[in-house]
Amino acid sequence: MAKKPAILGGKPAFNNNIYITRPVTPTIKELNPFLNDVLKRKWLTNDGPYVQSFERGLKEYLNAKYCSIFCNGTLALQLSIQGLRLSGEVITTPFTFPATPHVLYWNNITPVFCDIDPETYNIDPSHIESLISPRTTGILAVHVFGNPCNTKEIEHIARYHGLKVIYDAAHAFGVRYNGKSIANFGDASMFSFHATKLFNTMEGGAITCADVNLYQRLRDLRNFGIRSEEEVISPGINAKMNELQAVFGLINLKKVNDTISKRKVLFERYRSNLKGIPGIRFQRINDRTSYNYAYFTIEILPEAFGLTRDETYLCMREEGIIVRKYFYPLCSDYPCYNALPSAKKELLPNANKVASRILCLPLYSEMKEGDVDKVVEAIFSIHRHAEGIKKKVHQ
Ligand code: T4K
Repeated sequence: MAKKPAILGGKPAFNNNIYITRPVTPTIKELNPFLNDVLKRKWLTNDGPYVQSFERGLKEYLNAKYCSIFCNGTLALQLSIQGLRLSGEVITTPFTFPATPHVLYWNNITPVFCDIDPETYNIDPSHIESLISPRTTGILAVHVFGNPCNTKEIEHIARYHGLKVIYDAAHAFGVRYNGKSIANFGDASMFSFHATKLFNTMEGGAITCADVNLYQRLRDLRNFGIRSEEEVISPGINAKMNELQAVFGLINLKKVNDTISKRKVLFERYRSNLKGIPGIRFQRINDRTSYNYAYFTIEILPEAFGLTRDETYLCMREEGIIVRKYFYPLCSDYPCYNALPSAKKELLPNANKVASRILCLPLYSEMKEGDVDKVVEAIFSIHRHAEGIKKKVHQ
């Protein structure tokens, strides 16, 4: 007999809330020698020794030709678009975090929203060509939840039409696709090291690319365009990482493979335990992917599950499981973009469907296997009591 859900008066699955993520952090013992050194040296930012060392470590880990680090992923992405000199219109996905279209806006570029593949949740290359206009200069695709895009198709279209390709790889740290690091696709890739990412520097980001000119432009742009004491060569901005962020990065970089292995166990446990519950669908991770298990999401199919995603979301919160609706609402529905011709709902049926069903569940390396079991039990119990819950929610 499934336990009575909290919404019907049962005990919550978690007395203390469980969140979708908890950051990996260095221990005090690990931090102390670095902190002492930074404080003694009094060199806190502006391309300090730890920033340089972290940048080298990342380049190696990501197997990238060039790698530049920034104070956060959003500024990294914004500057990469400026560095590639994109303008006019850029084709992108509506199923993403606001940062993706916003960096276009901040570059005075109009985002053109393209529908997604309903299984992988990534931009659907078969719709891209119909959205290309004389003003189009690039494609900004997102490896959603770390799942690699159909890079072959995207880059084929881009080459044919003379467009640049940037990947928002905010979620894809450590992923390999078709035998190579995800950092080596397109003209540039952006990684986010925000606290909520599997690899974090509290805040931080990086751009990888294979073009030395772009690399140099990015180095200039992140530091006000300053080349030397008497030379400012472009209207850059302050997007520099500081020494303490870099220290976090250096320590956490050593833990990242272990983090991914731990997440894999939890991810697979979720998948196999949730399989028996009707009305739950999973994202399809592309073949030939060595995945990083960045997020665990499910789609709630209301007819079979018995409740809508929003009803399920409320129930899970009552259970102490603070799930999130990544990515709802779609970017194309934000007031700043919803008047764009490409934002019309009827043009984005898959994105609208996935956004109305998606739920992001807790997944982080310090989570216990028993916590996964408790989350799954709560979902099962919510499904079993769907009828009673519906009445209660709508009374
Ligand atoms: N492109 C894509 C596709 C992205 O997903 C993102 C960021 C970006 C670009 C931009 O990269 P950055 O500029 O951020 O480097 C979070 C993150 O703030 C955001 O970085 C991330 N995507 C997005 C998917 O998630 P929120 O507003 O949902 O986060 P928040 O504060 O509600 O945190 C979620 C949960 O994480 C909390 O309930 C508890 C836990 N948490 C959070 C923080 C900040 C912690 O345990 N510790 C913490 O310090 O956006």
